[in-house]
Amino acid sequence: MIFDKKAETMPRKELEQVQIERLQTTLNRVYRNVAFYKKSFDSHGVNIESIKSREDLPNLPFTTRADLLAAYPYDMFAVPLRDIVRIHSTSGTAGKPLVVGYTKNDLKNWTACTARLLAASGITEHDVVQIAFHYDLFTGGFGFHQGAELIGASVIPASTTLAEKQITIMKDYKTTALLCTPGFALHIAQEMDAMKIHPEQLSLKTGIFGAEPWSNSMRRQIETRLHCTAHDSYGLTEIMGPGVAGECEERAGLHVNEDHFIVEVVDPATGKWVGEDGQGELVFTTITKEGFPLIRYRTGDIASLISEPCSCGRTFTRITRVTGRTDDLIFFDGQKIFPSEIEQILLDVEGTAPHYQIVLSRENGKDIMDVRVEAGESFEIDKLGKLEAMRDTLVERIQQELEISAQVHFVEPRTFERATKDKIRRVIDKRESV
Ligand code: DLL
Repeated sequence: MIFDKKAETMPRKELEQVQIERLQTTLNRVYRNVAFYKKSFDSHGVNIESIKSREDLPNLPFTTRADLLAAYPYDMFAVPLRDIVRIHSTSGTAGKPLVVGYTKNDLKNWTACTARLLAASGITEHDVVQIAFHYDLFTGGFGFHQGAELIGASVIPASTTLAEKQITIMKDYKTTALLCTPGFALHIAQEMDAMKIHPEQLSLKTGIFGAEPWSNSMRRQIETRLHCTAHDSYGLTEIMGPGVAGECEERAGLHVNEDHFIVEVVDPATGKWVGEDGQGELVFTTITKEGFPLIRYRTGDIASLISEPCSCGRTFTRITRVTGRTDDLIFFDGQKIFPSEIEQILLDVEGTAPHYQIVLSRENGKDIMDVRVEAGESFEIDKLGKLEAMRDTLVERIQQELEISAQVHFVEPRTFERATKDKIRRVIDKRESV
């Protein structure tokens, strides 16, 4: 079902006109209201009046994650705080999180964007939608919740409560659509086996999964084990949260909500356009946001555009699945962590050396993280009791600060080659490749 036929099937020429008008409004807004953009445009000699078509976009400088971190917490907001009605942020308490704000209009648009993606997956007012994304500072829970209510579905805000409870809810409340990370979906499937619940005892038809990379083989596994049709959904806090792009019933690429975002794909090394349908880093410009507009934001996500029109009738361009990152972001148990955040904790705990390796594996559908860390040179490795205390401290701090359960093992000093720091393979991922 096409939720907003007028917008989603708009002829491309008309859409481009809408995009450029909204882009001009956004450029004016950020130039006037965000000191970062005034400085950035001025120092790059950008005259915003000269941006008259999509082809002029490369004349605008990029915005990076580092720029947003430097603006912590509110310096990128384009409206006063009294006009902000919602605040979300990325995870990452060891480093500073990225903080974003939404005005009333932003919330309205966000709701419409997620409603479109839900409808594109076949969800209607007849569905019972169980949302098993976190409901907190993370955008997943609230973002989809609003859209599902707008559609008129019966929404269950299950959040990320235990798999066992999710299954009981699914069974008893007759859930027809499940929304969560693909990793959690597999974990639920695993738990169903343990509880001896057959997928036929459930009423599930549709699944929308996202917030982390997953493969087609994972899709097949989820579909077989949960008896549902699985759709991919993409988004990021900085740009909006979920609702940026998602698969339609064709499941052949994710339609970008192009009347709200302009998408480009650039070579991560040069920043230049990769050419039609070439692979590279996704770059988004928001064109309707009031609270937290971003110009040419480098996402770090690797994908390509699919310019060929989709047979579903939507005119919005598609992106392929996200196949990787330009940085070392780790997707773990529904959380996102940079190795540097683990390193920061190691640096803080006396007796450990910042030489470590993170080994990721998966057992019974559950992600496992083993942090192998060298004891400091001066540390007497034979003092077993002390090592154990140190290990407990690390496990606890990782749990508290990064909200993940990790195992910690000490290894002899100098275990990891350290001729140059960068040569150590920090992360070894033994999980199914995506
Ligand atoms: O993950 C928003 C979201 C919630 C999307 C629910 C979809 C469903 P962040 O926590 O800021 O926001 O993480 C954004 O996650 O830059 C990608 O690297 C990754 N990501 C998100 N969706 C997908 C996907 C939410 N479908 C970061 N496939 C992004 C691959 C994804 N990676």
